[in-house]
Amino acid sequence: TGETLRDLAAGALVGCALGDAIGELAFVHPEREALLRVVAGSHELVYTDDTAMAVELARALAEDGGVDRERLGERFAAAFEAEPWRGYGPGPPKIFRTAQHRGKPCHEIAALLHGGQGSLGNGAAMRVAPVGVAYRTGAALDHAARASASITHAHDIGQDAAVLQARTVGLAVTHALAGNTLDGERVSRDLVRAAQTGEMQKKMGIVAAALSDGTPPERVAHAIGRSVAAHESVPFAIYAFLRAPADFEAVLDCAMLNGGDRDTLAAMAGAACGAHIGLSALPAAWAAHAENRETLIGLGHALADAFPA
Ligand code: 8NA
Ligand code: MG
Ligand code: MG
Repeated sequence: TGETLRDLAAGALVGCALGDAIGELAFVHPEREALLRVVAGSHELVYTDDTAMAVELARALAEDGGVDRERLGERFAAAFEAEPWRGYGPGPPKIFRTAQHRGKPCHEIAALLHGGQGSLGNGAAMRVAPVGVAYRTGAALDHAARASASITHAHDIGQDAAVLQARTVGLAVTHALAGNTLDGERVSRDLVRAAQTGEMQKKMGIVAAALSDGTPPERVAHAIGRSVAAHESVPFAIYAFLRAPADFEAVLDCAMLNGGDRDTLAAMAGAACGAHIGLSALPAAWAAHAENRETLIGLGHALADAFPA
């Protein structure tokens, strides 16, 4: 199981990076055949903020042994300052710089945004996959997901979505370790019950209904909504994964070819799928061209070793 878990953890990070990079290209090339040609001709598949932050979270879990909010905030801020061109949303850079300026931890500043509501963007969920890989299930997973989210996303919806995405990744890993395929319908119904906000309950309910009656993806996307708000993008990413959990190309197609926040949808769905099938089952031609491939794989292995099965 040690080797299997290492493969799944590396798969989660490389799956996130591939979804992120290919999804970002899909903004410019939204037509499938043209997109695949561009991807096949790319020497390097360059990821964005989603994966850059997931990398920091994986490193924090592997090196610090858990989520220490002050240390993780410092890691996120340092990664942003080193690579501010990754395409961050408007909130996080503001939080990092204000926290630095006032000598306060990021999570205190995050709570002041949007009139004291905090952000409900998908930025907490987009990076949370390493928490799912590390904890896999239970109260410790929920707690770590929420704590990691709070550094930039104080809003209940932003945190609730991060918990559900982390649970999805955790289930992807536990089912793979047990040698089971995942029952998407059943998982989606469990996630409806796990949701704590009315918004996430409602949107996950749409996902559960669509998986049981086979509603086509474009109608599901329309019903859920296509904004960067966590309750629109995160349920659609989970849906894209659950409708074909072992088929990475089908998962990415659904996540990135139905409009909305393409890089982030594909990063989240791709991370869950990679966590389920492992690095060894990801499309080899794509994985070979993932930016910082060796770093991502090494970090996946370190994460698996720090949180053994
Ligand atoms: P964020 O916290 O700044 O939120 C993202 C957006 O949601 C911002 O425009 C906010 O103004 C809006 N928003 C958040 N909370 C509220 C609220 N309570 N009330 C009203 N509006 C609100 O950043 P984030 O880290 O959540 O964002 C992640 C996204 O940014 C990902 O898509 C990532 O790829 C990146 N990104 C997005 C785009 C895009 O979709 N246009 C472009 C580049 C980068
Ligand atoms: Mg991005
Ligand atoms: Mg995005």
